[in-house]
Amino acid sequence: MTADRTVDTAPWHKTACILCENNCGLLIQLDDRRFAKIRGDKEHVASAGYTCNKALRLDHYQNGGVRLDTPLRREPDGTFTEIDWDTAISEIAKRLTEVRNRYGGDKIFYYGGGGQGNHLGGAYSGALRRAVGARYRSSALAQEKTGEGWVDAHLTGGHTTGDFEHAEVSIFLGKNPWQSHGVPRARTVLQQIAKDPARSMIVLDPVRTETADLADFHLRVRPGTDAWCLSAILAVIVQDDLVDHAFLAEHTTDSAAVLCALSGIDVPAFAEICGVPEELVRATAHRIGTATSVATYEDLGVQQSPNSTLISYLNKLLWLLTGNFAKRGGMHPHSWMAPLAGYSRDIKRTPVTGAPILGGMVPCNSIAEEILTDHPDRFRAMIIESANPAHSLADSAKFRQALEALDLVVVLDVALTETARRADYVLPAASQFEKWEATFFNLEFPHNTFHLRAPVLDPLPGTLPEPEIYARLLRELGTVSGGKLAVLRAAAKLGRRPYKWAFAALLAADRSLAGVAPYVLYETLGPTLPDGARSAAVLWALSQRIAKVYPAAMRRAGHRDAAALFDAILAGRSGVTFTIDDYADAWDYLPHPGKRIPLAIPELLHAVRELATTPAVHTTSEFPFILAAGERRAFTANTIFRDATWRHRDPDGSLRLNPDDAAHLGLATGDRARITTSRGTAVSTVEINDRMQPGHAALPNGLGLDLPDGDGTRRTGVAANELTDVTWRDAIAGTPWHKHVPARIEPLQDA
Ligand SMILES: Nc1nc2c(c(=O)[nH]1)N[C@H]1C(S)=C(S)[C@@H](COP(=O)(O)OP(=O)(O)OC[C@H]3O[C@@H](n4cnc5c(=O)[nH]c(N)nc54)[C@H](O)[C@@H]3O)O[C@H]1N2
Ligand SMILES: Nc1nc2c(c(=O)[nH]1)N[C@H]1C(S)=C(S)[C@@H](COP(=O)(O)OP(=O)(O)OC[C@H]3O[C@@H](n4cnc5c(=O)[nH]c(N)nc54)[C@H](O)[C@@H]3O)O[C@H]1N2
Ligand code: SF4
Ligand SMILES: [Mo]
Repeated sequence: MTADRTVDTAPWHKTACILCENNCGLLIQLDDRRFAKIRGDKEHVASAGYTCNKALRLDHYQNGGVRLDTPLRREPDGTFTEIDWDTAISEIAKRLTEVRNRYGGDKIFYYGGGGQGNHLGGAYSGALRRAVGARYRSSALAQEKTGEGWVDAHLTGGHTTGDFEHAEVSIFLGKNPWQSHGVPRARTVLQQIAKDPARSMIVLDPVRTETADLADFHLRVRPGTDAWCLSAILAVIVQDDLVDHAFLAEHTTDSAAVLCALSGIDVPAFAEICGVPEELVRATAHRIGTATSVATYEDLGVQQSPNSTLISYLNKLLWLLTGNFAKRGGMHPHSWMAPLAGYSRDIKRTPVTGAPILGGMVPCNSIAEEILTDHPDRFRAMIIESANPAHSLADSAKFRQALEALDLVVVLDVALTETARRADYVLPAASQFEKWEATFFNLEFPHNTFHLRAPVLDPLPGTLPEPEIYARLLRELGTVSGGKLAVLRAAAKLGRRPYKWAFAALLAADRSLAGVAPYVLYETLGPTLPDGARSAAVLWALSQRIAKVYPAAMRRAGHRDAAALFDAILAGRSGVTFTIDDYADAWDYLPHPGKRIPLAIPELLHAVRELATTPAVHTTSEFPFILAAGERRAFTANTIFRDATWRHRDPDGSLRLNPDDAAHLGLATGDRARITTSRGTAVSTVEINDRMQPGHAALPNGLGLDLPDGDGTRRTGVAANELTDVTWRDAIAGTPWHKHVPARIEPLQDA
């Protein structure tokens, strides 16, 4: 018998998974600082106990990699010196000020602001941007979702989400939810659909994925030809009159132009181009056109392939022409805790190359081009938080060159990443289990949830949560006078109601404070919050916003007012439902006059008409394969794990090849092959896989990290973006074609 507190009697800490946008609720039992046991949290408002295989490996994030535990400054000889926080903050504030004074604050570029599990820090970054006059920013959204967002801005005015739990027909377009999730409790939901004879699943994917295995209709398109496939399906819907004319008449405008463009499409010719049997195209169209409800999810397979913005439009026409909006099992706009991006039809332009800024984001593929020039308006400094762009952006070599060309690079991260290694200053963040955290991936309808996670552990000594890092920089910059902060601090001590009045009065008197409001909240309300939840201060303002914008939906979720909602968020260790929408609310979320959806997007209708003569093949004799550079698999998780041992299977992340291609090249599973593209070359282990179609090869995403090994580093697997090209991108949104990289594959004779 022992009196020691063993793991079995240790408490379970409530938190959430940080590996994908679903952020499933977790319970973690600690053994000192190690995650001894992890299981799903059955009380969690969104996931109800569900997790996938990856969550159970999270100790490899918390304890597997090499953590930063002191700020670093890069010296002229390229080495890093450890410095203390005060030195780091004062030097960075001084150098940001120098850049602003010399070139203008708009030359300070901000990248990131949150990964799959951490957005709370980013909520404070806007205050720093405002303080230094930064205007341009970007994040990974601008290499996947900005084209879709622009289409949404035209049609429904904002993001829509699919009700896959109830949809009669579920469509996954370049999306493999079995591996990548995105749909809450994805594997359970997919299996339920597959088991129910009354419901159907339609999958468009060149690969026979695990999701496609469960589908009733697998449209195995040739890579990069979804625009033809979707146009053909839509043409059948129009030509066979499966259109919901009553919905179009009552709820939309300009439908005639859309129906006209689609009615002229040559279905057999388009089916031929996309490689899907015409009968399957027709059967799919009839299944969609006769269903009581249809929900769709488009993701990277089409968003990172040719014609991506056009495809987003065609996808949305599928459910709009058939009237599957704002009803059970259909597509819905939803409430937000805080929108992830802006939605605007207007396209602003970057200062140097005139690249399109959609949703407030500079296209990722244009960032290096904006910097690597002698144009006077080029960016001079970059602040990077919770992102690893030197690994995740197209053409890593070019991005590294761009980082070297800047006067100042500041990186906030938990680890010395490929990006951090090129920074002038690296600031060590507390991990996502060592601080108050949350994400704004609150995209559900009708029950929308938010989860403020409490820390599971104290911060590793030497690290700080991002809100504190931003606050220290803002204090150093003297952004808000001590007097103003003192007034609010005094009000906060009296209670949240007096605080609310004082805050409103101060903002009314000094509008300039609005831009730095998160910082002001952090400094004044923050210290009064329970259990050190200072970083939650910004959620007080977001609760006020919810109460103002969605009062009825908030009350349906059981919150009397903003104050009650904020209390529920602070107390809700398994998350809270912050709104319950009803179907009629969907129409209120439409920003357009008359609450009608304008269906015609002239540029994209033009693109539909041009499709018959648009090139559908991008291979050449030099590059005869199409490489999907960055597939989601059972053991990939962006670059969140910096410990290769978390991967149980396929440790090197193999290049997947069709058996016929492998035979032709003389390759067997386990052999090594050289992959060459217009931008680079890499060597990979090969896996023969009959899920791939001939001519199509795939590499996993997130591999090829340079991990510490003795005195140097060692790379496992291929860093996909050593092979990608920044010019290979969508004409409208500037988003990359990572899933469609022409490549050559050659066997490599091992010594
Ligand atoms: N396991 C795991 N899950 C993740 C992540 C992870 O790293 N690992 N990352 C998360 C992130 S950041 C994101 S954005 C999501 C992405 O989630 P997904 O978009 O589902 O992920 P991918 O595997 O990149 O691409 C989806 C599918 O597109 C297919 N595809 C390739 N080319 C084409 C094409 O031309 N047409 C069509 N129709 N399909 C094509 C691929 O075969 C693949 O099955 O996953 C999230 N979830
Ligand atoms: N070729 C190719 N490129 C791709 C893709 C692809 O499919 N193919 N996918 C793209 C997509 S969809 C995405 S979303 C991006 C993802 O790429 P990025 O947006 O660059 O993000 P992650 O790889 O998720 O890296 C997150 C970073 O956050 C750090 N981090 C973890 N926890 C914390 C914390 O608490 N605080 C701070 N400050 N940092 C932390 C990690 O160490 C890591 O450096 O990659 C894109 N790039
Ligand atoms: S589905 Fe996503 S959030 Fe849930 S356990 Fe898996 S990786 Fe984590
Ligand atoms: Mo992503």
